[in-house]
Amino acid sequence: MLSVQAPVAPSTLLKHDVVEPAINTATPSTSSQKENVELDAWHRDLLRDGYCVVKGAIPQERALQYADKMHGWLEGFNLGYDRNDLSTVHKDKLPLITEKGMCLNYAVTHEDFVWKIRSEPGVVGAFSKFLGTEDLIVSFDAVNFGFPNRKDLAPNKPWPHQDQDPLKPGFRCLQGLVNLLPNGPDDGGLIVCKGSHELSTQFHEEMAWEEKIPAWTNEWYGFTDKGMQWLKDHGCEWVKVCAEPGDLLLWDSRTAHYNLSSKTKQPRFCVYTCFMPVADASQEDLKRKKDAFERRVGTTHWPNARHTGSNVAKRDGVDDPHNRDRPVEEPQLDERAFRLTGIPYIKDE
Ligand SMILES: O=C(O)CCC(=O)C(=O)O
Ligand SMILES: [Fe+2]
Repeated sequence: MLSVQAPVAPSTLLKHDVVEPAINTATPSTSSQKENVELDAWHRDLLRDGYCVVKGAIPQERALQYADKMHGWLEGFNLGYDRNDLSTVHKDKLPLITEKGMCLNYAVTHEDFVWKIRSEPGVVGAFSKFLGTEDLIVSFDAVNFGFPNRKDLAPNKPWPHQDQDPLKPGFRCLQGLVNLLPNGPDDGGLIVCKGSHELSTQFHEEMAWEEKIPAWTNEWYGFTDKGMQWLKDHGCEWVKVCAEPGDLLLWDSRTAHYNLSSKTKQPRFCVYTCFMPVADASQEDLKRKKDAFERRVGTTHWPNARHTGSNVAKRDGVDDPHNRDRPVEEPQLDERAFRLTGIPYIKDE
């Protein structure tokens, strides 16, 4: 039976206790480089390469427990998926998962285990360090169940892109994902174009003439073959990012990237976690975000909730009979996690 329990309202944060963001010191790529401040190695990698790996953001054992929860969540649909039998990896035995591994519906983004992952201290801490503030909001983003050898789905063709409007240059969004299973060179996952964040402004000035790949949001830009050639001509190389369970992968939204499917027997599980300073969101954004939280729907990578999703999965144009609009396990948020919803920062409620 589905739990319809409301999330625990943090006792220390009553509705009228508006949290005022501390002054936003966040202009990461510059302010974090203050003289005399010794940056972590991952922080320097991120500034230089446009991506990095924060090792052990979650202790490995706990990351593997989260992966177990994810298997359990899939098995809980009772459609026939069994984690110990790869032959059960089939769309008829699973909820709707795209060829890119994404699961976007069924309120999965608000499952308790997803909230636990995004509010892990090592995850929040890394974003907080890079963005220079503890007053943060988090995206209600997708969960990735990347299974190998999916002949039942369309192939996952390369989809190089950046998740930022080319007309709004400069650093604006730090994307992340928490990797939950061993993820080697052939196990699928994130592939990035090293250093492309630094070339982004020049790229979009020089390639502005090009016909765009259609996108449903301005905060997405797809690289065409010509764009890919430009990146190559300017010395950028594509790097498959490898990681262990519990590692946090971070990238600048201007960095060109996409994901690959596993070529081994190893599935790739991860949860996307993007944070931004609450000061970068308007009150309207926060209200929309609150509504998304209350309806248990998702957002894109962008934590400011400009776009909100739906819990209705459709298969061949028909609503999936296994749709649900509440998580199986409602999120139990402590005070820190609840602040990440943005709700305590809403002023006139
Ligand atoms: O799965 C990944 O590693 C990247 C996903 C991605 O780029 C996206 O959802 O925009
Ligand atoms: Fe992306």
